[in-house]
Amino acid sequence: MGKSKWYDMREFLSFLEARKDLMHVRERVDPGWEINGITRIGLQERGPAIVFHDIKGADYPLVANMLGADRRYLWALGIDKWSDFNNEWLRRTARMVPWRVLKDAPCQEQLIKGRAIDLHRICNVVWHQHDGGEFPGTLSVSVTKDPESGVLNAGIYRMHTLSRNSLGWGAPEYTHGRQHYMKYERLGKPMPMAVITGYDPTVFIVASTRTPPDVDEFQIAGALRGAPLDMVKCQLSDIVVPATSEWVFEGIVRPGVRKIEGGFGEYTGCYGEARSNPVFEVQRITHRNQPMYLGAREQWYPSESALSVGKSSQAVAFKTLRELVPGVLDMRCDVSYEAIVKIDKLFPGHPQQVMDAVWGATYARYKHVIVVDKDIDIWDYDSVHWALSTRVRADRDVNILPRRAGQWLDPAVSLREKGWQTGFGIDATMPTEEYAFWGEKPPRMVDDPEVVHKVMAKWGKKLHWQKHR
Ligand SMILES: Cc1cc2nc3c(=O)[nH]c(=O)nc-3n(C[C@H](O)[C@H](O)[C@H](O)COP(=O)(O)O)c2cc1C
Ligand SMILES: [Mn+2]
Repeated sequence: MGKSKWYDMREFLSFLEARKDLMHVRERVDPGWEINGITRIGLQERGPAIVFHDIKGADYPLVANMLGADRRYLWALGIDKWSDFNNEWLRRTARMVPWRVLKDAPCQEQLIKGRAIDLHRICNVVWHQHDGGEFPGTLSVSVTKDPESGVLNAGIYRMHTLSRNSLGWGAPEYTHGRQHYMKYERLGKPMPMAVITGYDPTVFIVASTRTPPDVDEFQIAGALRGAPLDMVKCQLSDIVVPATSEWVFEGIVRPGVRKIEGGFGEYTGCYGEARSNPVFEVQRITHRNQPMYLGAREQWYPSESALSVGKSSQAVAFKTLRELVPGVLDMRCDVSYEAIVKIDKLFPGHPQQVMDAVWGATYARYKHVIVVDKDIDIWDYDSVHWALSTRVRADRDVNILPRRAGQWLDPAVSLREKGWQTGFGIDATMPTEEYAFWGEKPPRMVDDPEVVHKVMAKWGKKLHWQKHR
């Protein structure tokens, strides 16, 4: 179901419309609370994508919850089920696909410049009750260029409207966009930046993917969609952006300038505090005819950001893990900081090597690692819990690794220790090495596959409940 190559966001929305998975809100809504509440309930209940057509004080429609349910995320990539996802990602991204540059592009059909720029009239949503203000930058992708290598970066970082033409830019030091800025700042030069919203869903996915440094996310998008992305050069800089974007905001981030942005409701389910951050000055806006803005309400799992950041980062971590450790079969990371890894256990200490590799090869991401055997279905939490309760002895199987880099927003850590975490690994595999040491065999599993097979052959059609599965 679904497919991987979309021309633009509109094509994906039409697909959702045909699947009855798109809701139009045509009544006038208040950007201070109604969009917050409707998207909140929609995410929680895994409802449809939503278009808000008439927002008080704004002149343009807003799309929300676009990838805010598992089915839509998988449709966007044309993948049927999560158990295919990691391997399919690996297969498609074995080779990057460079983009190509067009002369004319839909995203430059219309122009807003100078005193006509007013961010409040473009997107004025307050996504959570106690946010510091309007946050148009939730699914806005910051596109920057490394001043040394020339490599392009695309990352999603929160942005807070501070005036008609400026935004607080919430990119922390560990992000690639901020690292580009740090280089410009050392050179004492303003950093050119383009911010885009409303793009084909693969752009959404790659811009929220944690990759190693010096990776051009648009080339991953090309690999995922199996065709180069069409790009166009910006009007004020030599940065290129996806040609079918609905909105392009061009501008600069000046060295040495900081303003307070935030707080903001975050993916942890807690408010992230206000911070002193660089400022994006918008100098020019281009957009398509009848443009649609794209945004997201961040919240605890289930949420759109948990899916978009979580799943793609999971695939990249899986790829790295496979290069480091043998016998890694699959990996699941839904709830922010937890990685569940399925292995074909080959030697004593294998699960612990997996934990070390997860902690060492991904920056500050997965503080909790659970390793299970190949007979466990990691896409069924009951099965994982089963392994945890029947294969673990805490004094032997729990590994604690103190003082690791952690996520700044992790509410389990007080402000005093921000950025630090403790690694916690559970070896939930059968302790086969212990049985072997004592010359014993591990207990035989009660699964009786031969009997199941025989019964299915004889009884399969008569087991009425089966059709409901
Ligand atoms: C809706 C949404 C909001 C996000 N906001 C932020 C943010 O404010 N700060 C941040 O560091 N990452 C944020 N992320 C996660 C980054 O997009 C992700 O870590 C990405 O890898 C960053 O790109 P980079 O690795 O090229 O720096 C957000 C992701 C989504 C989907
Ligand atoms: Mn990057």
